[in-house]
Amino acid sequence: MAVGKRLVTPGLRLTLFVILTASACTGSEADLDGGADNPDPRAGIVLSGARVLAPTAANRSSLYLTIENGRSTADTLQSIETGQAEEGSLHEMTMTDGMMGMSALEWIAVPAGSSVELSPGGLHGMLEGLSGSWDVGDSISVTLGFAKAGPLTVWATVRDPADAHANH
Ligand SMILES: [Cu+2]
Repeated sequence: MAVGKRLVTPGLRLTLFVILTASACTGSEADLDGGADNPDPRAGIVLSGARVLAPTAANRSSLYLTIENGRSTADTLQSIETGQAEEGSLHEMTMTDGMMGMSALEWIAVPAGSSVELSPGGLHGMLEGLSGSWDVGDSISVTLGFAKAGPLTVWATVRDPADAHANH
């Protein structure tokens, strides 16, 4: 799926949104056999355990997953996007003077032969301006843009925020 490209024109954005919405319907089937994973060996990057939180009052969601780099070279995660959000960005939870906050990151490094966890309280993807169905149990198609592996798309299951810590 060519959904990883930066969207430049409003027209393009609209077209891609329609495609993603259509494929979101098949996502729930894929989820039945446990498949939010992307074990594409050609990429050398394996994405697993992808989940997003049910929207907050501010119409935002966080994306969590595990990124495994089986390659002998480092890669970097540079972007996240979905047809079901206007904006996607990379964030990190930070503690400043005892206050929990978030800071935006330009990229997240994924060293060779290791894995990086995007998890509650740490690194995460931030999705804002949500649209479409974000009910608990739905699957959202999210595309992660890597510097070397390119765009990789995963299905992220919508989770109740109260379950996010337990579920993986
Ligand atoms: Cu955030």
